[in-house]
Amino acid sequence: RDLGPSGNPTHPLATAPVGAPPHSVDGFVKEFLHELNTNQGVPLSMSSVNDQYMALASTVRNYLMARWLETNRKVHENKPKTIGYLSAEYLLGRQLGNALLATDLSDIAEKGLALCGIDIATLRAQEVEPGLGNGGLGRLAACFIDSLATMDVPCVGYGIRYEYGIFRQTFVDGRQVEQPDTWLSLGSPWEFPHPEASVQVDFGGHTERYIGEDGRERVRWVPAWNVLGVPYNYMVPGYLNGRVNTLRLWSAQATKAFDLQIFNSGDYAQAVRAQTFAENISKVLYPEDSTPQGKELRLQQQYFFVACSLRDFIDHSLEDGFDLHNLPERITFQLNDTHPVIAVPELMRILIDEYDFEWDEAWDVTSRCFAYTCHTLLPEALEVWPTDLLGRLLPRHLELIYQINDHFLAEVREAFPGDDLRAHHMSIISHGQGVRMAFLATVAGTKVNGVAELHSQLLRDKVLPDFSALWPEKFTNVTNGVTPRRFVRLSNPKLSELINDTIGNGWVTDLERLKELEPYADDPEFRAQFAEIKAWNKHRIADLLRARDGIDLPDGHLVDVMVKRLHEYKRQSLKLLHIVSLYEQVLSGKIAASEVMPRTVVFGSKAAPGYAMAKETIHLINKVAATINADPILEGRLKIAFPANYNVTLAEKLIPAADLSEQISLAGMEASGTGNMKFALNGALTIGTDDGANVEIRKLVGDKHFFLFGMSEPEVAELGAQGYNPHSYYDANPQLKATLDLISSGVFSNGDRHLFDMVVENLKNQDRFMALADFDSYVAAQAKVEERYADQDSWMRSAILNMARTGYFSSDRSMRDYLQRIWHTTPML
Ligand code: T68
Repeated sequence: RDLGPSGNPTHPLATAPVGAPPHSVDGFVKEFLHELNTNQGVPLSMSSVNDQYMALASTVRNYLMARWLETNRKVHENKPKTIGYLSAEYLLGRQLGNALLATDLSDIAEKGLALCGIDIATLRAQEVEPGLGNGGLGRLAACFIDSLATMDVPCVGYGIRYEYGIFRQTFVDGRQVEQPDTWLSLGSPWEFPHPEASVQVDFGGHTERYIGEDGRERVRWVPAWNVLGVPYNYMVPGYLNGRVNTLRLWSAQATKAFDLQIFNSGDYAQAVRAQTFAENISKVLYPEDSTPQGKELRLQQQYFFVACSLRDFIDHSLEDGFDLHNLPERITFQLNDTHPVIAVPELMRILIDEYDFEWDEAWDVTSRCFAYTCHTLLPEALEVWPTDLLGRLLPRHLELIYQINDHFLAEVREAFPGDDLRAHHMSIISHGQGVRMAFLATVAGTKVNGVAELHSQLLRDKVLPDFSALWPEKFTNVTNGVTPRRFVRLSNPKLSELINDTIGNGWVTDLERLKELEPYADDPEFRAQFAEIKAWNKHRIADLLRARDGIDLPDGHLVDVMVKRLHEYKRQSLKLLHIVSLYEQVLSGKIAASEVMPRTVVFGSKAAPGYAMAKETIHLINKVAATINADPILEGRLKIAFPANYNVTLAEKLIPAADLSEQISLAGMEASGTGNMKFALNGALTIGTDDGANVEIRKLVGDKHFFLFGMSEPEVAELGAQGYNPHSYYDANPQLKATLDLISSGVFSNGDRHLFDMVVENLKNQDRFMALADFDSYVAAQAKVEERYADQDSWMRSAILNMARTGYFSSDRSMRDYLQRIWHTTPML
């Protein structure tokens, strides 16, 4: 059956935009009740909170619908160049608040629901956030598509609709226990499945050579099995600008639901096996960040979504008869790390095997369609696929990768005659290891970018030095950014109001205008209002944590926050050493409890389920927290809160309450960080190393308003070259020794002196990320924090300047940089 577009598209009623419903409270109530009755099938009197949430979501959604259809109509008509953002992860956060903001319906909805006796906050809380990402990389993708929509740039985000997103973290006796994330169990009102537009994806089998009608040798891929990719569309609304872009996430389905013959013969399990196997592909997000798993299912996921996306764009977005030689004029595929890089040989395969392109023609097109963003510096985080695995799953693609490599190495030998060693180093395929995906991405991409200035420089000089010598102009930087809509306007409503009242509301789409607030840092009245808002945000998070986790936050504390994935390089253990050191000094009488400045330290962090050291660190943080929180000696002085399951929803409430932002990775390890930007924009001061985007934050806010500590990247490199011996720091520094010894004394582990050996021994003997070397400098910087915080007026002044000077970190600016430096396209007006 033909399932493509049908009907008479030229009929006047077919092209008229769907009328946007009226913006009035009464109108809204009517529509809400209509949705409740017709979609949920219940009267208000019998409706559940979930019914009401679903009805509210579809009411708001309807306001966006006309703009979505209109956006798609314009794209269809004007055929602008589109950005295809290819990302295995999108960490979207809740949708309702953002949709209300984009339609300017927040007030009307709140009033309308109140008339129905419903508190909108209860309905907001009903939404389960789609956690389709691990951390920074996935959240960045979500910020970027928000900015592109707001800037009127045509973009389709392509990714995977994981049935289970990032696990829900629970703590059992202080240990992380992972629970499945059942985000779809109550239905999602934000997605639009299009089974009729499903795409077939092939896997396995072998290739055959044959002679085509024109006498040329061709290759035919004879796959062994296939699955269907079913697209689910999501709206990506621009902020009050009438544009709604699309996020298209693919769900895997069996091509054949079950084998009726086998079913009839009575083997039910066998009959549905194919279905289970196929559906596994989009079943669950890999919870690993920074350490690729190298598992076959992961490669299946990568090829699955990329193959669906290319097929979708070529078959459904381009007009019939479009000449694919012109493809680069219509799309740039931005590769969000190496996860989608298999798209490169896939496009070559399509052009050569399906469209009869010659090699050079195909490469000319392909090498103008992609650009690559790298998000790491850790060597172990660079994806390498074993050739046997790749060849088994995608035999044709492996052949094409070998051929790409042959052509590339010929170019290297021409550029560096006689330098065989260099060619060997640069080979996309490393013997013994496999296919180095970052190399493939670099060879194929028009541009390669890092995500902060320091990172881009280290990427050029240390990760890909041979490539930057060969193609210096290929390398560029785009410093990350965050969307001001979600991370200031929505998450900090009181601050937003104050900013609006002071400088107007233009900052929401032009964040550098926060600069206009600088003079107000010296205005006592403004400072008082700002401080009041900070206090309000602290009460808000205290209320939430009490209800959510049973955690009580004391009043009047400095709120010191470290939220990010748990990784050794991020050094949660250094933060912990600072806490234990304070406790040790009080226990041993070196300082009086009254000398400790009242402080609450909040951690939020998930560990990859297979990362033992990270999980042990979580365990240790929880045990230290339990011990110190229960000890009257530091009552009212030091509190440690570690709410489980840190996610976007919690971040939105926690970040605005922070006074101090912990960004303490070993210099040269954190590619950028984006949490650091969110904190500064919400008026927290940073304690941080000269790493990632911290460097740029510090430059913008000024040294006086930033607590810098630790070795610089060159110092780290030098210490590493000399041979780093953490034990010498332990031996030489009595306070550090006392701190580590306290952990080994059993006070945090019911007398068990060995429970935390893994963490402690690692710090003393390995300490790959040099926490002990930076300990002294960190503790000294924390002492400065205490000193500065004691002068509240001057602290608030610094906090205001942090906010006023970090407008640069809007993802709108990042998108402008991508447009200019990488995509060479302009917004569509
Ligand atoms: C982060 N990377 C960087 N990776 O660590 C952070 N990795 O510095 C940067 O700000 C951010 O990207 C945005 O550029 C990640 O978040 C992952 O999550 C990840 C996921 C799967 C595999 C590897």
